[in-house]
Amino acid sequence: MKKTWWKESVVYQIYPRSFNDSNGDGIGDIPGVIEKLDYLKELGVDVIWLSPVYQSPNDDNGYDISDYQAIMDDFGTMNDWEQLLDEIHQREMKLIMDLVVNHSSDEHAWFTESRKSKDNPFRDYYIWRPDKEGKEPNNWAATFGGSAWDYDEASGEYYLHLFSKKQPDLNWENSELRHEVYDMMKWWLDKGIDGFRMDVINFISKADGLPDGPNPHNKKYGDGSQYFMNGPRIHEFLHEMNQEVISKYDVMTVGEMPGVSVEQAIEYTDDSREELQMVFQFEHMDLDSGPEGKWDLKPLDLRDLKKSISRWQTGLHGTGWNSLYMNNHDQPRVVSRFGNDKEYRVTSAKMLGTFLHMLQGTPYIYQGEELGMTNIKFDSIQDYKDIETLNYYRDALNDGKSEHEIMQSIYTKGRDNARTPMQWNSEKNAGFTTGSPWIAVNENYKEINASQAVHDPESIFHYYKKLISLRKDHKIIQYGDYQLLLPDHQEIYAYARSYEGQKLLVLTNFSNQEQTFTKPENLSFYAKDILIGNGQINSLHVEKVVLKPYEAVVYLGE
Ligand code: TEU
Ligand code: CA
Repeated sequence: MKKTWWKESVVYQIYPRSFNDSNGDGIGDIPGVIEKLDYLKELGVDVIWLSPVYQSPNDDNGYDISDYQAIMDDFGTMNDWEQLLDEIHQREMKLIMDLVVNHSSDEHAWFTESRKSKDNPFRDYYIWRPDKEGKEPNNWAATFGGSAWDYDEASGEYYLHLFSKKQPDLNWENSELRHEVYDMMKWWLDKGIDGFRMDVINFISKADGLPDGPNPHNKKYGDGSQYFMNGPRIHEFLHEMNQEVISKYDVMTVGEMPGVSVEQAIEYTDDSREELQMVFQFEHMDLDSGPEGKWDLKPLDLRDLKKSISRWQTGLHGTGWNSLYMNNHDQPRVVSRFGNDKEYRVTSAKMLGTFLHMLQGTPYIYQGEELGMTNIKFDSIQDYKDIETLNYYRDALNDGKSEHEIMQSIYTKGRDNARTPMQWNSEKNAGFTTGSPWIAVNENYKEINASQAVHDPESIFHYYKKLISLRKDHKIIQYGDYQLLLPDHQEIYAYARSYEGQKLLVLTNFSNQEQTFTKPENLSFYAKDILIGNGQINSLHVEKVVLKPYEAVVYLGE
């Protein structure tokens, strides 16, 4: 397998709206990011992924783009952005940008043209269909509620939007559209960026005829995902994009892909197929959801996590490449989700970081994860800002769910959990803004903030710093193989890795009780060193290891 810089890198995701506000308008911005680059350099990350900063009416916080080649006024100017790129490069870090081309904003010039009339030259840039017997062209539900189709009075047809109605899907069947996208990508790459994170990129090819999806519970709308996820021409489109654009630059690509399987991910990321380098898969993020989807709460069974992660680790080893994440701007905070954000916040955040960072793949850290930032619980729905959450609240009330049940789902799974302002210090608004923040700051900022963490050698921040530097110093973390231990244990996640005669043993306790690890007979392991741990373990004796609540320890041996 080829060794490359992006297999040896750690990525940090910035959600700019919530990162750092430089001018007191309550909204994070690009100059605000520049102010914090030294902080990121100290943490030791190699690559910054910047969530969308393009011009947008902000129906979905920038994931609805009205001009792909301009910077959103809230965030600054193109000059600010150029300075950002320059300052990142000066610090020997890299910048990858978000590419959102499954859909645009309905305020993009292409769409304003497209909706003008059926014979407009841009009509075919989007997916327009006549009604079916006076109703929507098919039964697909949109991710943010309601039908995936919206009726346009003026031209008398429906357009497809898999997300909100202000996010019309682009028509990738149209080759002119595809080439406009490629030109736009080249324009950014020629400015010197180091790659792209591609939003729902496995949705761009839709099945011929756009058939109705299954609707087993006879709800208002059906599930069309089998007709738009990993569709018939997806590999052709990604290969074309690779040949026309990506292959001409030394850059990294990561495709966000809900509903992708291990087998499909191998196809997307196998070098020789020349498509993408890695994907974000969702299996491990869906394990705590019931059959009704993300709002249908279900506790995590650790054995499910083991099964899933292990299939991905073994499946992609030597054939493709994994990305490693448990947090991003769409997910609740992992310390609140799979850890314990009360009495074991610091310990469990370190344990979760250890578990993830010792795996094979490229790790992604989401802003605030390195501080152990937690979920938010606003009393009133008025304080929530996310379109998905607000639509869910409205639709679920209409469906007769109780307010209490709805709020429990939102507290547990809502995307605003990840979007409260970054907690920089214990001053007003956590140092995020001098004005009034666009979304309220988590009240726990006096205790949980970057300034505290940077000054405390025992902090999660310093622990992450060490995890990052261990990956740099140990090829086994980057390239070793993976073996799951104790598959049936309900509280301990243990795995071993090996590489060129070296071995790594990773023990993590996912519970608030003491647990004893007993080394399985089929594992031969002689510990020589402890690389990192969040507790007191200092013995190299691994036959029996007593792990305190949420304890993690990593041994290097042979
Ligand atoms: O997300 C795509 C996606 O399918 C999910 O992550 C989804 O937004 C969420 O889980 C709903 O529960 C991407 C972006 O990351 C997200 O922020 C955007 O809203 C979405 O695409 C549309 O661009
Ligand atoms: Ca601002």
